[in-house]
Amino acid sequence: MKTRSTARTLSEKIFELKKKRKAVILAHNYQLPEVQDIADFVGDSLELSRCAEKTDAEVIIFCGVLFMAETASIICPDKKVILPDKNAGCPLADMITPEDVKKLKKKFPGRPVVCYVNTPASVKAESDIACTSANAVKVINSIKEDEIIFIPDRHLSEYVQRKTDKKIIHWNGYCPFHEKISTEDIEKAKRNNPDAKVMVHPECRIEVIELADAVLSTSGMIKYAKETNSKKFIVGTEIGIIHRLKKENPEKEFIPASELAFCPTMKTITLEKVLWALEDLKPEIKVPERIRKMAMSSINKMLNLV
Ligand code: CIZ
Repeated sequence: MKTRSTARTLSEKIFELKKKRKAVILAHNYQLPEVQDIADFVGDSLELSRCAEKTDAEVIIFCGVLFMAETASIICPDKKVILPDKNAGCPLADMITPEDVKKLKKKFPGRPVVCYVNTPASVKAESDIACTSANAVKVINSIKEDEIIFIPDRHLSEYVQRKTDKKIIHWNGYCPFHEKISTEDIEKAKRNNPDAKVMVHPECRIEVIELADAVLSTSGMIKYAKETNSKKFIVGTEIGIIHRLKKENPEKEFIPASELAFCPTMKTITLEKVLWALEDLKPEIKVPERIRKMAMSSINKMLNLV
């Protein structure tokens, strides 16, 4: 078992080596608390990639999952992007392939493809424009065509469908951990905490979304918790975010909607792996240049809108 002093030693070694390597450590909002605590920046995938772009660091230690490190590599091709555990994948991102997108385009010609950021670089490369959960509605409404293919999250696309007059062609992907949050979980949490605000992620089932006071991305939740007067929040997303919410709002209470909303691949990154990544500068995530340029075009179209 790791003791407090071991954890301190590891952090010290990480700080020392980080300086030597001219590295920056980025951690997603769903990472383990101790990983978030040693990071230079904590945020959602796009915020982190934009941080990576702005820093002078030569090396980016990306504590997140593969598609996030790929996004950093797409946006910052001149920097070395290291994902401390190569097996940290995203089950939702893996529910669609570039071949699937090619088939969809053949089946529905002339319909632009909007891809959620939770997709492999090769899928972004086949798409017309990317989006995050924070800007999906804005991205969809910016498109001139009336029918749009939206990949890969069926819940996010169902949510967006309710917010737009465009007709959305859905793909049947889903996040297995957001799907674990049920209406019964929310109803029970509300019964036990009638004074709490309910915030949920749009990767949740639509019937869960219908019970929420606010439907938000992780960055949206961080902002909402800070700016809303309520002292209590029921949180319908991956439970890793609770650490940051509590840290930034010590006077407020955050109740996970379900303890089952736990992403095991997000949690494979440990302090030991961060240290090894700094020592070996491996495993590096590098998107091949042809794919990178095509994927960058979908990301740039989104960035020009927001
Ligand atoms: O873009 C991200 O980081 C994801 C996957 C979720 C969110 O809402 O921040």
